[in-house]
Amino acid sequence: MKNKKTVITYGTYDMLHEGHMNLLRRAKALGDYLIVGVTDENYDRSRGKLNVVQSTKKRVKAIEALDFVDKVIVEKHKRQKAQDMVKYDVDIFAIGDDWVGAFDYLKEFVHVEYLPRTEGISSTKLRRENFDLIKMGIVGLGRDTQSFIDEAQYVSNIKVSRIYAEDFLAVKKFTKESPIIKYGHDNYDEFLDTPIQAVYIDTSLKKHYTLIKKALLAGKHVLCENPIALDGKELKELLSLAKKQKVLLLSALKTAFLPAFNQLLKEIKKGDIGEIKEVRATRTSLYREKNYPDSFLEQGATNILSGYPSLLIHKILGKRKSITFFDQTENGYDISNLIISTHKNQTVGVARVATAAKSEGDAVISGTKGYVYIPAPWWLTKEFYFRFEDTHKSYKFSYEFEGCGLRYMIAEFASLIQRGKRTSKMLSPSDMVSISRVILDYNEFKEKNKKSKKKDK
Ligand code: C2G
Repeated sequence: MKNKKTVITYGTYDMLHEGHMNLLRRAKALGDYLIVGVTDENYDRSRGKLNVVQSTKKRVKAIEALDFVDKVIVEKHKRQKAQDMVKYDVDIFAIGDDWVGAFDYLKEFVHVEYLPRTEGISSTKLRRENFDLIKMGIVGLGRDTQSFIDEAQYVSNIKVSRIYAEDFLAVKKFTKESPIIKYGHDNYDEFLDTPIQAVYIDTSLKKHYTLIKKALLAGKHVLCENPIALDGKELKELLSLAKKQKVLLLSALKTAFLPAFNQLLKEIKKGDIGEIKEVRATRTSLYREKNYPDSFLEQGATNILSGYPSLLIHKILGKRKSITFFDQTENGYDISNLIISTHKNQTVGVARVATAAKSEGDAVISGTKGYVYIPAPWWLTKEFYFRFEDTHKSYKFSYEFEGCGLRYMIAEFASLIQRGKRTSKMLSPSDMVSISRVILDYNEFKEKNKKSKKKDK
């Protein structure tokens, strides 16, 4: 017979408060040894908790400091609870009664106890009291404007309140019809002069530089569609201006912020597939069939799409040593590009983008012991497979994914501003520079080709 009763409980414990403390004390009183599972950021985001302010490290430290807690573990995925019950030989699982019924499936392993919650206090309330709502304005009136506004509704610390676009009539029509955005501007300086703290820029790529620069100079945090700038000097200038102004400048590459994508990067680091040799990713989209105007396509497939495969390749293989382009053009702009890069230890990146050729949008990361397969659309990462020569060893990860994926990016943007952070680990300034460099190099390569063709004539 065991003489010590083990109790386990789980939670986020953001801004640890009296409600959490009461629950933990009640849980401890049920037995002798209390284990607390603190959820990590990825898991929280994947279960729809987007507004957590404190980092996992900070939250773990706060729980570790409680003298009646005996052990702290980190909870990383949905299936972990059942595994922990066996692993730690748990007798009682305890959780607040806001979860009644949700964990009855654990009764197979342990006694499940739903404890009374403390009324009148919550992390949401504390966040509201301690942090100001971030007022945000939208720059540009495009196809995705509405999705951004819709997705921002899931991020409680942000309020999108204004819009700017050059077309006065379009802005007027939009604000008249929108139940959320009531203020419209066709004058950028006036728009920047309002109490917004941050802007989201979604305009044609050529306009990014000027719009970002003005916003940064006005002291606004900027989230801008990728690529931020089409010229290397401009990109560096904008990043150092953001640093000088002490504001955040982030590229809106939504894949970088998805919970499953970040988990994938963590899992790969564990080394199960051995030494990585090659990363291959494809992203194609037939925009013409989706009725995008020619002016959009004329920006070129590399400019529009290469950010996604470059992100995966850069995050896994790091800085590149050389790059080669195999492009196909139409009326002077690229409709497809096969981009091959070399990185340290002879590793290779293969990025395939196209706007006039359709292909399977998957990704493969090959290693000496196995590979990871991310099915299409890999850039909206939901699941991925670790596969080996011995197929019995293969395993799969799958994550919840809500909406179109933008909410995870908006949540990171808001949370960085609130934490006073000016760079993101998920997409650092050096990540952004490396990803953009592919575009810049391609534009240079195209110019050189043009010149040598002229010479030949
Ligand atoms: N709690 C409470 N009283 C409050 C607020 C929270 O008793 N006023 C309890 C919750 O019921 C939960 C614990 O404190 O048992 C942690 O709450 P959260 O940090 O909100 O975490 P939660 O999302 O409930 O974690 O695996 C994670 C768990 O399944 C749930």
